[in-house]
Amino acid sequence: MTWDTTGTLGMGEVVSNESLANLLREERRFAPPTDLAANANVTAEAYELAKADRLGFWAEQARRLSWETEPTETLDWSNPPFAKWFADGKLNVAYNCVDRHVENGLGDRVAIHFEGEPGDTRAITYAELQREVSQAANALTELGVQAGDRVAIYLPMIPEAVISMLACARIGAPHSLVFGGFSADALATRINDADARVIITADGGYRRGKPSALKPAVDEALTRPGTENVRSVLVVRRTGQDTAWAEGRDVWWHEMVGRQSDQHTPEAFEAEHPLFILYTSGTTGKPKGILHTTGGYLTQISYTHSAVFDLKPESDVFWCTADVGWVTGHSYIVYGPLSNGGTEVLYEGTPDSPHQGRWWEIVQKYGVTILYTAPTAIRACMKWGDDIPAKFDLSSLRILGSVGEPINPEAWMWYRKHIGGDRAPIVDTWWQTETGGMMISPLPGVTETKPGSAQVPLPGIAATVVDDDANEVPNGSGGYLVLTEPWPSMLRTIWGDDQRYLDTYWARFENKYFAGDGAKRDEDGDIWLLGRVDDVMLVSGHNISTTEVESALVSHPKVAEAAVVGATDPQTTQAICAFVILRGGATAEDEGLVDELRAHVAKALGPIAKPKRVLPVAELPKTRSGKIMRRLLRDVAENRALGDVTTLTDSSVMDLIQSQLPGAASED
Ligand code: 6R9
Repeated sequence: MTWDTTGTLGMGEVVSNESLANLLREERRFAPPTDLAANANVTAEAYELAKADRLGFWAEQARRLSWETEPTETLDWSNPPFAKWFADGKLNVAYNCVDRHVENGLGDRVAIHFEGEPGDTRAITYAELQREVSQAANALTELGVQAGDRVAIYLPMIPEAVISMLACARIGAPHSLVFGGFSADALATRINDADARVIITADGGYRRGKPSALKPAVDEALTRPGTENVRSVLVVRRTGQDTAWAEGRDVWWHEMVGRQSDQHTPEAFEAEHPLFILYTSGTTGKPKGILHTTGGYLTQISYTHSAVFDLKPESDVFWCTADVGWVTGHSYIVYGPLSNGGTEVLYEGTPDSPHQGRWWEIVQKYGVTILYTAPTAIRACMKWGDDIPAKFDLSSLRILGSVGEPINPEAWMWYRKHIGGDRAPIVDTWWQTETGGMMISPLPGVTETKPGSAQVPLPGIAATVVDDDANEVPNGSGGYLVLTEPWPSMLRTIWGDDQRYLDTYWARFENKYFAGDGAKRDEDGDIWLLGRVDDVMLVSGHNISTTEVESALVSHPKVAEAAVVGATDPQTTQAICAFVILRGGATAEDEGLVDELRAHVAKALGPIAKPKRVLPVAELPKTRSGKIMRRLLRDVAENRALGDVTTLTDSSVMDLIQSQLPGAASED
């Protein structure tokens, strides 16, 4: 599909004229709270400093870390797009995240407040974390893991996940996390691609009040070809359920790790030593193993976590609700908060177990001050009703974050009002597995925020919006989001496939990183994300962004969530097909509701964006990180067999949708 750049507005001229105007009708503005601005970690000056000397700015940020050998080089871009940052420096990531805080007298500070889904809890101080990470590092060494060997981690959201990651980092063994929700097939593919030698897993974890087994998927994965190099499986006992056992291969964590010394001397690694591989689901083809390295990654993660959340480690309680198996969990559960010596919450379960107020109960219990979550979760809470968060004391919250998808203005406003008490600023953070850390986001003490916009590249980051010919678009126009300068936490390559790295990210535009997202700039130059370019619909010669149609639908009081796809259509190339989850007691049977919703979109965005079909459904197919899998909905809308469903949270959702919609693709 080509991007329509014939008109002055670039993407989808006619509809964009209308819909951009619609976005720009978004006139709500929220100034940073004065007390926050007065004490903010980062002020507007950071933009100036970074603009005057970008590399000097990052070299300065690298000093946040404790290096065994201080780097004298900042960026080596002599072989683009293969970057080296701080290449002559040496450091240990686990030392930076744990030991140095203990050495600084913070051993008694709680690093992690763990809340299990069944209600079991553990407070882990930095001193305890140091002992446990040391023991785990010793255990991995006893299992023969050496620097450079890959370790696969397939665990629920329990402290051992964090401990395992830090233990790997400590001995220089790159980790590869695989979501606990993924199937044996998905696990086998990832074990094979990374050639992992050891797997860390658990008997199971708790989800929705029930133990859910994990180990059987590992056993099954290890029967697949290409996994023969796995020597050992280290198994955490979490649920106590019966577990098949392969003698000589499987070892219990509590036995193996439990009997190790809690002393371990961390070794410093070169800044470009691999830290982890993380697979992105990708809509088609083999998953891509995104490779991140040590010094540049930790520098940017530590800086962004401090700057964007204005973290005051001595008083804040931070909570990122993401799964550790998602990049957000890597960067903002493990490496950001811990490198900054913060105190954080780690919660094992789902937001609605055992009741729909569980998250707010946790915020109240631990006095959470900074909450980082995804729009999908916010929309789910909206659907459950305002009265649920209202039952809890959320007054401790001072900053709210959003990540994973564009956040619709309606959801943004709800988040601000019902969770943030109309007081806490929202930081909408745009970034990707590939970028490693945040790239575009307001700064809570600086930026006047706008509902629905990620707004500005962070200090030291160069992002812009271009048209098909790589020309920067003027304010008020749309196009493709690109990154124009290398950044410290950028991916270094795709594991084992440099060519694919070049082709995927660097071939579309010369010397620019192509993020795959559509974006617009408003009259102030602020950036609004419009969703994946692959999801853009082509209707009667106009490109229409799924995000805009979805936002228009969600702005209707009877719609909680919407997913929009373009289905092949003989007259219009593609026809807009919307799947909606209703709220406020509305049902699919309500007389005239579908027409009302179609008319609502036409009014908001213009007649060309009026959906041909609106289909109320109970659930939408999502990945574990909450992203809607539109390609599966396209399959439904076009009456095709479903493609790969292995990365879905819950594959029964598709059966449900299909059963609700017999003949979904037939004409009205
Ligand atoms: C961190 C993460 C990356 C894709 C990205 C974009 C979407 C993430 C967003 C956002 C609009 C935001 N995305 N944050 N879109 N506004 N604040 O999500 O990584 O799972 O690799 O996904 O997510 O489409 O390209 P990842």
